Amino acid sequence: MAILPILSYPDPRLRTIAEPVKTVDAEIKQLIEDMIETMYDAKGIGLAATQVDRHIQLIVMDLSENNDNPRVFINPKVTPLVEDKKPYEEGCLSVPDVYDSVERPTRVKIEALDGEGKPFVEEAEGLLAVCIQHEMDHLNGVLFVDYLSRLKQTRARDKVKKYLKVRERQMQQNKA
Ligand code: K1U
Ligand code: ZN
Repeated sequence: MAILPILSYPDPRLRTIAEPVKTVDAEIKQLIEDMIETMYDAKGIGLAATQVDRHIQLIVMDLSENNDNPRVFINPKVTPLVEDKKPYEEGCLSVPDVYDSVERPTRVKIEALDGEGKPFVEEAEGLLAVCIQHEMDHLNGVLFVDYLSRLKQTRARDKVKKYLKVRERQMQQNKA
């Protein structure tokens, strides 16, 4: 298993549109393992392949309290089931230290393949509905900050830059 580097906003590679997965083979299964480990290491609840610079339709997620229920969504299709939208305070591992409210449909249908390539259909609400829509956006090259004002996007860019600079300095100090 390996912890993969996560791309940070405004890296243009985050704008790449993901391609469907053709076969769930050993290579994809290894990537799934690595993405789950990367998500846990970064203390996230979801991760899209786009964020680790792999441009295929693959999402991992774990909404459990003890990080003991990892879920896999391959070639997901997400359809809103209601017009009703609700705001939710979102974060993103590619936009560290930035949180803001985004409105999304409250109930969705998810059609996907699981980690073994088996198709499933599920209706989602609450955090699962929010998270799957956030991750689907990643696969389509969209970030949650795109829904915010220009001013907030500029602030987010500056905040990420500062965060990465501090993290880099800390890593250099830990090496010395
Ligand atoms: O895609 C990602 O960057 C992962 C992202 C998923 C997400 C969180 C909240 C709302 C929508 C989507 C994160 O996990 S960011 C980390 C975070 O905000 C968080 C971590 C643990 C518990 C709750 C939130
Ligand atoms: Zn994200």
